[in-house]
Amino acid sequence: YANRRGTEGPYADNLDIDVLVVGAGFGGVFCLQELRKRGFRAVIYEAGMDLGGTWRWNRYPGARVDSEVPEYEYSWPEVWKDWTWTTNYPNYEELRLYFDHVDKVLDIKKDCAFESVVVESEFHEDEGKWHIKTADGRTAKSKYLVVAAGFAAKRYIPDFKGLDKFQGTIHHSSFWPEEGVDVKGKRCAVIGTGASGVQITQEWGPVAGSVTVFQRTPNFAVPMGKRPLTVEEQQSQKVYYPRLYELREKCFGGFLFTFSEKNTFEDSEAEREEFWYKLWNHGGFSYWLGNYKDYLFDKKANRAVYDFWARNVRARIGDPRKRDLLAPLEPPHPWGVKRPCLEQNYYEQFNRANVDIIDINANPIEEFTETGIKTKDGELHEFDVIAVATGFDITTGGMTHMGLKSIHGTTLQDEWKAAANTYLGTTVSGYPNMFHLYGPQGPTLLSNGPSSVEVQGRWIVDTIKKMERENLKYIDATEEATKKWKKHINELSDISLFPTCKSTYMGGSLPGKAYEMTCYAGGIPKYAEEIRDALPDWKGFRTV
Ligand code: N01
Repeated sequence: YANRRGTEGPYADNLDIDVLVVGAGFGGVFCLQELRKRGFRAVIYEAGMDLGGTWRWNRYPGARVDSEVPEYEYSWPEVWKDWTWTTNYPNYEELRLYFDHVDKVLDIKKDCAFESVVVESEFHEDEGKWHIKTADGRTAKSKYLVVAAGFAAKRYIPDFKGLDKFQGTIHHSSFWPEEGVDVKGKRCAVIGTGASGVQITQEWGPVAGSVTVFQRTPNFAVPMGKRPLTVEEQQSQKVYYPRLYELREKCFGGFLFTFSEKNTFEDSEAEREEFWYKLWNHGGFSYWLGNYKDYLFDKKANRAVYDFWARNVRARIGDPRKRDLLAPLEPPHPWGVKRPCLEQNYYEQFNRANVDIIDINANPIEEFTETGIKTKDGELHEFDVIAVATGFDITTGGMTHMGLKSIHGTTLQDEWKAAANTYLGTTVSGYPNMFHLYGPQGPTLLSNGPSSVEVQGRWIVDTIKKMERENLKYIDATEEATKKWKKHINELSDISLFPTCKSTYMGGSLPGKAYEMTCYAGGIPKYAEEIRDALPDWKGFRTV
């Protein structure tokens, strides 16, 4: 793209536009299109080479979405009317094709500058504009800045001793080589058992010479329920799509199901079993966000949900040692307060002679050597290929690494070292006319991505439109409103079991990151109401 520099259009030097959007994933593309519809001149800066956001970076073996389609797609009729999927849980390759289709229908790329990494961004109060700089030295000015960098923009690689000594092949899950890695007959390791680690293990078990999973915490994975979809089946359902996209915003997580109206022990034991098997057999996140309404708040109810899960999973694992590590009788933390992965045959992998698991709580990783990983017991485990599936600087990493400077001269990176502070999960005090979505203090990881993005994206576009109507130079969230929002975020989570466990919801794995709720835990419908409520009178904003 370098040769497009200095030309007209999104790659131009000294770009001067209404809105600069950072990130070309689900959020950025949604905002761009909705802004264009309202007559704004908007451009996307994207660090990668194409549309698709997380689905361009996360191309590790087996990468597949854990929200079902058509929930996991845009509600735009012009896009869904001519698009069908091959399965209800598409992999990253099919999701990339989907973005190609979105581009074909909406001509998104004509307003995108790829390989454009934002390194400086500062709002000039006098002028009422953001000044933005990219890594290759281009500059842009825009009245509004929309940060759609996603919750997983900054990968996290633990500081393992001797990591750079390893002579074999090693990659982080979110930076897997485009051409893949041939593991046939090779000795492989997977570090981490989040969604990425689980999916890699499933993919490698049948083909690799050996797979060793380094587990710190078991993943309470539930059956995905993946199945093929026919074109006819999907076309016949399309008449319901408009209703369905309305409905998903009325459900807690932006899926097409929500929590039961009952508490766990309102049902008899037999009724509970029947209900749980129904969720289990349906698959997907229904056992998580469609379960009894009290189980994420009440320890006894949660234990019953865990015991059902453990009973079903333990029955699938032959080796007693592996069984106790993957699905222990005593849960290490409440069920569902860490995001469960959707699995297809994860547990069966451990019935293969070539797949093993190491409990790194009991036997931690000491160091990497030229040939493998040495554990505390002194054993050297030799590998040809290692997948580092240790996650991200979750939720805030994208925003804190784009050189954002406040009107008070501070940087977001410094300000958020101790803790993230936003107003409504869409704005940050001291950063006027900046909006973010699918990031900190919104529904984000507790929701279906496209649902969150559409609720927040529409709000952002309506806010900008209202500002223009009222001839405002800028709006800035007040510190008082920010404090109240934080209190609200914590109150929503403190009544639940979420704070009892270090998880991506509570800041993730990155050492030193604040142990605090990163998402809005009140559900999408309530969230949408609350952010809308701020608009009529600019509640919580200073307007200039
Ligand atoms: O990362 P994670 P991810 N030594 O942070 C372990 C979503 N996603 O890439 O649990 C050893 O979840 C850590 O252990 P512990 C996904 O939903 C979705 O898998 O902290 N291990 C954990 O097991 C999630 O929200 C999809 O004890 C270390 C793992 O690494 C987000 O993206 C696919 C360690 C990290 O798990 C990130 O998921 C992929 C260390 N020093 C991801 N540090 C789908 O749509 C951390 N770990 C299917």
